[in-house]
Amino acid sequence: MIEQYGWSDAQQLAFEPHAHAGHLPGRIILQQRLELLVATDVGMLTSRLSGRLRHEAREAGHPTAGDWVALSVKPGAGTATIHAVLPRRTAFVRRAADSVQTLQVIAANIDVVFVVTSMNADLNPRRLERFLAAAWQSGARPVVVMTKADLAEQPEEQAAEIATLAAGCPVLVVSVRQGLGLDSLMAHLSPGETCALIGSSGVGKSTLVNALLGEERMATQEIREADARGRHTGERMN
Ligand SMILES: Nc1nc2c(ncn2[C@@H]2O[C@H](COP(=O)(O)OP(=O)(O)O)[C@@H](O)[C@H]2O)c(=O)[nH]1
Ligand SMILES: [Mg+2]
Repeated sequence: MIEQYGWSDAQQLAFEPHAHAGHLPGRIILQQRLELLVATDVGMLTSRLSGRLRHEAREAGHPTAGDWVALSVKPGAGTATIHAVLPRRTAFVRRAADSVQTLQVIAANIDVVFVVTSMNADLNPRRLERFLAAAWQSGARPVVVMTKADLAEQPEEQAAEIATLAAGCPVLVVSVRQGLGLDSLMAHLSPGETCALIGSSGVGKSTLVNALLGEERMATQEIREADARGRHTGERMN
């Protein structure tokens, strides 16, 4: 089961000492206050940090979505305990909302970051560059995705313009409404890889995720066409 979440031989190797300690590997899927939802071979486990890890986290930072962890499960106990976090391959950070200094890791071990912009919005090159810089810094491969091609007069020309800002990273043109470009997006992901989507609210991230998964997993929003902005749905990485 955890192979589905990207478990590989490299992770297996890094996990060996934890396996000797009798711990179980898992990947953090969701973070809710003190509890973390972890995908494991025995299913999704609601988990908490061990006392030692909680102490370490004050300096080293809190484990986050995408982290591989070592867990123990006590029969009958409601929650599993996380004892260790495996070294991260990539880390997506942002400044904590309440501090200029604290950096917060908001996603770990992401392979591909889709930087999503919409063809009907006024494109702000500086904002795109900021998103791209954050994506590069994370260590993941950035791919620019231009959504809502159905609303553009000349999507390919718009994409060519963006490509000049995007410093050699691929620029894809998609329209979920027309079912256009979704294959080219998938072509940037290999089995076992993890992607994240970033971009302003209303550009079509949730719609894209639902189209890729083939199910309505994410709530999408009605857009005010006049100013091409959506309402905030409070989803991560908006
Ligand atoms: N015309 C058009 N509208 C789209 C497309 N993809 C998404 N939208 C619309 O854009 C709005 C915002 O989408 P949403 O996925 O909620 O954006 P998010 O805030 O980035 O998650 C919704 O009303 C979607 O129906 C598309 O390919 N074409
Ligand atoms: Mg959304």
